[in-house]
Amino acid sequence: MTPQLDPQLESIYQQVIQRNPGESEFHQAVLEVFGSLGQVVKKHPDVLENKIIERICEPERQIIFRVPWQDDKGEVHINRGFRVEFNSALGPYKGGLRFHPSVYLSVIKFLGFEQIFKNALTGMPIGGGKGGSDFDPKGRSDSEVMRFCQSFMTELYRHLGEYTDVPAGDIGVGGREIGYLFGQYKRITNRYESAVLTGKGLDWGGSLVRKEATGYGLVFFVEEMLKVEGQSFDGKKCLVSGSGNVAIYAIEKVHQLGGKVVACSDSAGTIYDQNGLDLDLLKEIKEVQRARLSVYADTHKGATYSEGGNIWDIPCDIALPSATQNELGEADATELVKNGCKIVGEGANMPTTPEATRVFQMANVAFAPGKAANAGGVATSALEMQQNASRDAWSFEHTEERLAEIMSHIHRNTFETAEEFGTPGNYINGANIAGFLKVARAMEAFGVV
Ligand code: NDP
Ligand code: 2IT
Repeated sequence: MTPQLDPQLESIYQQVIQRNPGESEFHQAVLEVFGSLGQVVKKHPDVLENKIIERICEPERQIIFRVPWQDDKGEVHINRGFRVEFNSALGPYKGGLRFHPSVYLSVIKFLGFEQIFKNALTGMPIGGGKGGSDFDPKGRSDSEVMRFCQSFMTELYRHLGEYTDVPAGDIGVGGREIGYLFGQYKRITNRYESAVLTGKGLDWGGSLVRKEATGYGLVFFVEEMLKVEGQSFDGKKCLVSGSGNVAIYAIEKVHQLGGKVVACSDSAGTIYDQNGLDLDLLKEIKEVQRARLSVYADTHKGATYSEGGNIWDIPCDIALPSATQNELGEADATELVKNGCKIVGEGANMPTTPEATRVFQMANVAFAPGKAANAGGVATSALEMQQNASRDAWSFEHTEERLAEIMSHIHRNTFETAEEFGTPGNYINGANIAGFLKVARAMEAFGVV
């Protein structure tokens, strides 16, 4: 069911569908934002007159390229590389790279589109972009991943630069991949341009807290939501889907704040540990061994692993979907509500389907959309760029404090914007409207460009 849009927004949405056929994830992300803009176009008709919305929906530049590489046996593989430079109104294009077999243009475009508004909400000078490849790093040796990254950067480098476009990690791209990518950029350009990539190693220009930032930031945001109700994480039972970078550090921060995460997952199954997940073991399995989650139950007899199991069937107070897009559907939302879930915070990008979001809204579940709740990762990337620009390195405590301040600011901004536009408590509207208006004002100042 398509929600009722303002007629002018509906007509722009139809154009977006026609101009971008078959890109269902991109359509979904656009529709989600348009659903919040009805009051905005009434209050600010100039955005329609200046065709700001049509312009925002059209990427400034889209790069698609061939990535040939050889595996350890000498066999040649061809992958497809993408970088969508969506919007540079607020700063250089900024956003992660995703290496996953499900990647195609629509996935990169939905991510790049959301990134525009997310980055605006951080208050930092960063535009929106995203990239990646359909390369599957699973089961590949370090040398294979290195050769792939080198080939990928051999094309991408010409589009990047500290003032142009600054990638980072996302699914399948972490510290190891950023190392290989940075090494190849430096080699080709003969420049030690630290701020061309973020998520770097701590010995060569990286920032403390960047690794933890998305998960920590998510939990800081949800903590602010709890405060509104006079509550805290203390004693709260949580579910965190996924077991990658975002999930692991969300779990860590929930535990630090007195909550208990009883389950996480990967693409094969779910681990349930009623005593609370053993984070050291999780880090060992995922960050050191790069193994499957099923291994967890081998050493923790009290825990149960269910192959193909659905994490959202487990009762909880707070759900933090932190794996991938559309991982939480209508039936999952119904089950979560039935089991007493009161807060949902999106660690992943667009993990909740529109139908599931509606179930939460109807049930008055407090819902934090990814573009606000997971903005801590990219915000700390911007802090990494700041440190690179001043050739400085901040302490963990200082950087974490900056992250907490940014998340608290995003919370206040989205909360107050939702109220101002007549939908108190609706963080989706708050985030979309606050992010959109900031970008729109800059675009209007620049004229027709
Ligand atoms: P990782 O690659 O570190 O981890 C991804 C996790 O999600 C893994 O547990 C993976 O399981 C699971 N997963 C991925 N794809 C699927 C799928 N199709 N079905 C089921 N499970 C899946 O990625 P991140 O933790 O960095 O990213 C997770 C989410 O957070 C993404 O949506 C990303 O866009 C978003 N995000 C990331 C930020 C960052 O700084 N890294 C910042 C903001 C948002 P398996 O190992 O089995 O594939
Ligand atoms: O979705 C995201 O915000 C990210 N993957 C992080 C992007 C970044 O540039 O740090």
